[in-house]
Amino acid sequence: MRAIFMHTFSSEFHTLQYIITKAERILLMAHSSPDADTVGAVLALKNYSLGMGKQVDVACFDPFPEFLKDVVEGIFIVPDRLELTSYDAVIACDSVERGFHKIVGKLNAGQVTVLIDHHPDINLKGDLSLIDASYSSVCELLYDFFIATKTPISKQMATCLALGILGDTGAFQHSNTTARVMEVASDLMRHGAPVARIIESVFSNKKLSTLKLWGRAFERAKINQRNGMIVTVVTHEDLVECGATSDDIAQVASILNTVPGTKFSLILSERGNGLVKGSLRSEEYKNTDVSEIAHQFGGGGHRLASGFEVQGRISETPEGWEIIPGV
Ligand SMILES: [Mn+2]
Repeated sequence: MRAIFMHTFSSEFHTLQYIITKAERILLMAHSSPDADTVGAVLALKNYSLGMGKQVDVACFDPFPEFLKDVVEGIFIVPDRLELTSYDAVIACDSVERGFHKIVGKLNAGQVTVLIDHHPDINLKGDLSLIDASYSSVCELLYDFFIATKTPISKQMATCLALGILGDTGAFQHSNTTARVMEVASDLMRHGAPVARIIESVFSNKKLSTLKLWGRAFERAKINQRNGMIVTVVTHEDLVECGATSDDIAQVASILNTVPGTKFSLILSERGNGLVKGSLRSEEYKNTDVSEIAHQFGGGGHRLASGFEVQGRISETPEGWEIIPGV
């Protein structure tokens, strides 16, 4: 039973509730290149804080993801346009090292910072940190927060939490889909979360631009026989020519991983400004720890899903692709 080994966070949950109760102005922060989990988490906490009469803003260095607009509504504000020191509490949700580190130095000592995450390897410290890698998602962790604080879960909050759980479990297909995840999802459905509609919007509803981009990525895929890696690349021109966005890249690594005989997948994508992003995925039965590879490139993540970012450009070789480091 995982429950025995998990943090119970009961005192941290009450501290978080206390921080939100005492704060007048709250800033919630979503990670850069926002995914369903960070979006669901900040919106669920926004809902909760608004219900307590707080003034709440949501900050992110990237815009609100198009592909989630059918499911939830939200406004993300670029941190540079906010008076960061005007908030009593700043709460970062999910992959807190992607974005939050850029604003933390601009805050005053009197402002309370909270980190809520389920990624290992987090080096940032908040005044309060709720970090536990045994959770499937930050949204699953927040569900426990709402239960522990006896918060009524509205249909809107249930939708936000289900969105994050479905996003990070790949609609219950990844190995982080524990029995507990299914119990939480079941309770969220009872509270009105439209699970089938979320799955359709997030996973099944593919735009032509997405399919064109995937076509290019799959066309180029190569298997490295030495290490069982299946790798492909998406260039900046691909995104432009297909009319696709970086949101459309996310699932490619997971789909490549379904190819028999492979140990893990890697998708390299150019993100402009000479930045190359690598997304690594594996499956439980493949017995491969992709976070070790991500670490070699200064990245991090989970055993089965990791990533890294490096400055450079992508170059083709007979065995796959290579990143030529550069500035
Ligand atoms: Mn997450």
